[in-house]
Amino acid sequence: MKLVIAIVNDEDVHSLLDELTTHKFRVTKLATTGGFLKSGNTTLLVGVEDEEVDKVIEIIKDNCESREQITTSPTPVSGATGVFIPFPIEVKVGGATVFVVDVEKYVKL
Ligand code: 2BA
Repeated sequence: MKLVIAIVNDEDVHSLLDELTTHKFRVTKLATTGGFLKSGNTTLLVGVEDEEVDKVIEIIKDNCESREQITTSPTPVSGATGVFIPFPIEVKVGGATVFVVDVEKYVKL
């Protein structure tokens, strides 16, 4: 068994959850925060049999878009006057970031 951990954009979550549950996958949704942008994203946990991993990844791929996002520099430029001037930078966020890990034990009580 595997655990698929998918970090996705909040805007893609509803359609993705609908699609995963329609295909009878069991999903847990966590509200998470990206360390770089410090803005909200969503992490989904999907426990599946090994042979279903590719199907889950395909569904994630079909439902998650990548987006350009503007943020300010995490390390603002400091001038000779000591004034900090944050400057905008553009980052490309997701589609999705997916980890697949082995599940040692799965117990439902
Ligand atoms: P954030 O950490 O908020 O990162 C948002 C986007 O900012 C990233 O998109 C990437 O394009 C850029 N970025 C992140 N760290 C950077 C850095 N040190 N320097 C320059 N640009 C940087 P994605 O790569 O698509 O990641 C989207 C979200 O997925 C991340 O949000 C984070 O929450 C998660 N994530 C991505 N890779 C991860 C990893 N290896 N481990 C844990 N979480 C990860």
